[in-house]
Amino acid sequence: MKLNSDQLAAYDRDGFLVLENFVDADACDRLRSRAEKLVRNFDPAGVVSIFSTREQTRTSDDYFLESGDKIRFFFEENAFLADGSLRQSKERSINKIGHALHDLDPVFDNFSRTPEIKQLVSDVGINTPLLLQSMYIFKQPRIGGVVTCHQDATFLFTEPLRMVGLWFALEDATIDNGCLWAIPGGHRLGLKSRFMRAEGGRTRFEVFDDTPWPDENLQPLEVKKGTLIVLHSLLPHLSRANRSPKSRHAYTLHIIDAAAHYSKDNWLQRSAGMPPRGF
Ligand SMILES: O=C(O)CCC(=O)C(=O)O
Repeated sequence: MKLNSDQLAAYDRDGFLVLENFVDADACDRLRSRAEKLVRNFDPAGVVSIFSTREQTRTSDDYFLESGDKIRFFFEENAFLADGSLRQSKERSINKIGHALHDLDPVFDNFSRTPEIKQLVSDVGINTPLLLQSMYIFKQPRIGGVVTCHQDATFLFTEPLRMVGLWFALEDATIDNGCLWAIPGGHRLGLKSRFMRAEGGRTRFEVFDDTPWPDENLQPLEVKKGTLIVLHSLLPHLSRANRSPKSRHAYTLHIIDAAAHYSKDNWLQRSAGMPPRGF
């Protein structure tokens, strides 16, 4: 179904759009079972890459930088005890899986390449879509980490800016278990920074505007399982820690337009043999 003019006007005005019941419960459960199976089969030995948007140390982490065309597993920041061992089971310690699930796993491929998503992406003006990045985000009970306020274009920059983020709630997301928060209209504030590859296999932030976000305007996006939140590439959004006993699983897809130039210094790069594909 095409977005109607009210929905398109809301997306233009707010920089996000909440679409309830976009995917059915069975599709959510299939994705969840698949992610859980991937984690069961994952051997964490040797992988100590702790994911956190606050942690600059990840910037030199090859495991992260090479994950653009792979299926890789990233731990919650609080997953480890002081001696480096896991505080709780592997299944309860993973922060997310990224970043090419949609190209490498058949269940994720099926979830990501549907006529409904294709139509939606076209409705928001991406005419030659390429599915660039996917993430399965666990937001684990009690230790689910903060994702600080950011714009997705900081991480996946194109010229001109032509990208959309899709955030699928695979479980009910509430203030308690760490739902998304967004600044309505904040997509008109301009791009504040870029996260880029730098010399020596490192990364850096280039800051264009260091004024603080107008946090007082943050709005919680509490949504039911099966809801899709469409995010403009410049929309400031975040999620807070999950200290509740409930998880908050979500799946995200970031889709760019082949007509825009994808920067070679973006952190996420595909190898020549695996360019991003459309629907
Ligand atoms: O799911 C979350 O907690 C945050 C996800 C997010 O901000 C993103 O994918 O850009």
